[in-house]
Amino acid sequence: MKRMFLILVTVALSVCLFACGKSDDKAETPAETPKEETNMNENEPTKQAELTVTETPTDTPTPTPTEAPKTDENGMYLTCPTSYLTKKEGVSYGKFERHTYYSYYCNRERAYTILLPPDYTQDKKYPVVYLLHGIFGDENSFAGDAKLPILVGNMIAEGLCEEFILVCPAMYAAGDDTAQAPAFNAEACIPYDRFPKELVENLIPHINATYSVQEGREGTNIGGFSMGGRETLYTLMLYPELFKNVCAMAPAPGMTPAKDGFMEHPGSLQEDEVRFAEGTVVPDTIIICCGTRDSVVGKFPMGYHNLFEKNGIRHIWYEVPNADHDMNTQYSGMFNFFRLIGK
Ligand code: FER
Repeated sequence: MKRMFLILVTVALSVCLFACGKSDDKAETPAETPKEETNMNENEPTKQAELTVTETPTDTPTPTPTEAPKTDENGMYLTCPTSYLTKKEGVSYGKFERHTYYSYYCNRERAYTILLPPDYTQDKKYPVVYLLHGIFGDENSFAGDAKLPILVGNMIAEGLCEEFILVCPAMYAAGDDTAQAPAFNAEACIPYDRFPKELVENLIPHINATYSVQEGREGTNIGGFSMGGRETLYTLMLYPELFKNVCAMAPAPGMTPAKDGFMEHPGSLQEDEVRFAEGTVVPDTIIICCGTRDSVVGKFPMGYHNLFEKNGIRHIWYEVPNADHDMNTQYSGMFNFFRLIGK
């Protein structure tokens, strides 16, 4: 009888324990999948992130872990925040003007467009940004973009950069005796490669003499898109000491030997020449960027990045997520570039 009683008690206890265990299992099952558990154990950074989240006070909303970071490790905004491309009440925006200068290099009058700060005054000295257009473009390429004065105006108004003068040249520096026009062949590219010298010898002196400019390296910046990006890099290689900041957006191939679907490029420089002699004064910041799915220049911008890295040229490289050869790349590049002006 005593033994029977003991058996009954043991059976009752086992049933109870089994039932409790089962109900615990049931409560946990929906919360986690084995797959997640495995990943977390294998992945240290995920574990770190989990730790940070648990430390957050319970009354603070938990951050969304999937939210994309606004900037990369170099502080580059991968995309231009859209609010900067929209007009805001109380902010004044400049207007592009078109003017000409005499180019001794080309023996003819040449045009540029210029965006002065809305409150431009001779009492201040402004830094200048030279912005170079893409192939087949001219001085109107950037001036035709209504959002550009909005971006610049908003950035200045919010104190992201100093007031600056934006100059958009016509890059095709052909002489007066040529009927040459841009095309995808080596000869038709030569006038583009003549531009850096013309810029330094003719346009920059004209801008300095005509506007209230902070002259010299501290106030001189250059950037460009595609063919303008390529000539930006070529200008950098020829005159590194003249520029404070440089930004090549989706730079086209051809500064160094290359071959793509458009043409074969002999190279304005050989890869070995893309380096600075020791002691050269170089820009504070050099940015190279490109869209992750650029259908025109493809991976050539990344090629410049790799070459710069190999040859010891300090620079920042980043990719614009999902951008093609388009305005997303340009606004992203310009936003990061303009943020450097006057800083
Ligand atoms: C080339 C690929 C792209 C090239 C120029 C470009 C002259 C320029 C594209 C642009 O400016 O949008 O091979 O060779």
